[in-house]
Amino acid sequence: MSPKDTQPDTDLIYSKPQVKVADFRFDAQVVEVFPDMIKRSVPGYNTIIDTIGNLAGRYAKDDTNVYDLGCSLGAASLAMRRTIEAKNCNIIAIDNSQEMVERCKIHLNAFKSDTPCEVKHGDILQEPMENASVIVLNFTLQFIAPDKRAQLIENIANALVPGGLFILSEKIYDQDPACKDLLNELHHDFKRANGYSELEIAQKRSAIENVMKPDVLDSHLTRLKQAGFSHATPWFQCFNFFSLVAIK
Ligand code: GEK
Repeated sequence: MSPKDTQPDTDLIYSKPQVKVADFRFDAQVVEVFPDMIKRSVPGYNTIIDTIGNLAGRYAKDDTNVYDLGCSLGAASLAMRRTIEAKNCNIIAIDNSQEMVERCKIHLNAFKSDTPCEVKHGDILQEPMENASVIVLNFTLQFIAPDKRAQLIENIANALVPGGLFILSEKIYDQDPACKDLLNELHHDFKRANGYSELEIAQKRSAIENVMKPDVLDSHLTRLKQAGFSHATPWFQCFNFFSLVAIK
């Protein structure tokens, strides 16, 4: 048994050869290993979560809502709860995976806070949003059907109060084929350095390619402008992963 096998939360989902690799789903098996999977797969994930906390502390306003859309296990909500000092401010965390929502509730209930957090099982394309000072979409838009993305960003812009903050993090790809290949290679090196084998990298890629459709950075910026955001800037990029802030 390798040391890896003794840790139940280590992501080993694609470590054995699979005859047919099924499309990736946020199911019970993924929930078990999710914190390990996302940290070993997304460069800068911890920095992004910490910065979401910092930004929420700055932008959350009294008597408003804060949304965490596609919350998974609630890492962003937990970070925001630690920093928000605004009074009568509610965090609403939404995910359409029942398994994620159940585990997220356990994570959030483990910590006391003056900022309440409601965890909802729902589709972010359907859930109403209003009176928001901060909205977080951390690596979730890439799982939304491309033809529904503009409407979602418009709903987010409409839900924000003036001066409200939107934080968007995504995997992107570069329009230039040589740059695209280079960024992909650097990302694969990052995964190798974090202990993923060639087999795991290849099987995960084929599991995710029908489910996750990245955009180019310019599409994100254009969509934000069209939705009415007057200020937007990327604040983080590592390889083909980035995060931006947009202010209404
Ligand atoms: C984090 N934000 O740790 N409605 C609601 N949830 C959805 C939808 C939808 N239509 N589509 C996908 N999801 C998290 C990480 S993970 C990113 C986000 C990743 C949910 C899905 O169930 C999953 O939990 C999440 O979006 C994407 O800061 O794993 O790469």
